[in-house]
Amino acid sequence: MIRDAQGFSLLPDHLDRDGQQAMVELVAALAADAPFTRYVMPRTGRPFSIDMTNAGSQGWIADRQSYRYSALHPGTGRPWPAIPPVLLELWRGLTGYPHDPECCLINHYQGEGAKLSLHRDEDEQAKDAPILNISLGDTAIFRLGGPGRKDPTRSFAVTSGTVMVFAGPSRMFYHGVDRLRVGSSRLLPGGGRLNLTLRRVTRP
Ligand code: MD3
Ligand code: FE
Repeated sequence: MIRDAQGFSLLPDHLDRDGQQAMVELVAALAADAPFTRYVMPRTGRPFSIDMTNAGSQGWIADRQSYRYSALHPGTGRPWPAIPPVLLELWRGLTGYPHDPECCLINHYQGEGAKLSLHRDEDEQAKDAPILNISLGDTAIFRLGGPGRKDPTRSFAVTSGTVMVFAGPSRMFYHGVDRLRVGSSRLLPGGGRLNLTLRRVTRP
């Protein structure tokens, strides 16, 4: 495992194959209640290249107006399903943060065009809380920069079962996903990659 001076930890193979499989099944159950949605970006109305859903009391959504958190699924009008206990246990064990996360954003990447442009997570009020991230399925080429948009970036492959924690200064670093190594994993029935991000949204 790697933990750098900026508060970034990289834990490859943190979840074994059974643990990964169990998490894929959890996501399938969540998505049956809260279907994956292809959001559009504010102002431009351009669609993302990935599908998203959430668990928790707060879900991250996007539409032509804004990026924001909502207590309700925009399609069903229902509250998001609860964050599964196994994810809360992972958060408590790895972050040491004294409050539970409120959002588990789930991103689904599929195919050659799936990516997430360089951005910062800044829609949360609790900017001092860590962010915990789980990768399942196809390997992603992940990009990590610094606090400024023009800071130098490094890219590295993130494999299925990897957990990353962004605490301290790294919490506000620019990051994104350049692309997938399509077909590198058979974990998901239809191929592709799932990424789960646990976040505290409101200030405790
Ligand atoms: C670094 N997700 O959902 S994961 C996101 O793989 C997001 O789906 C990507 O960026 C994905 O917002 C990247 C890693 C990640 C998540 C949050 C971070 C890295 C981060 C927050 C701060 C710094
Ligand atoms: Fe992000």
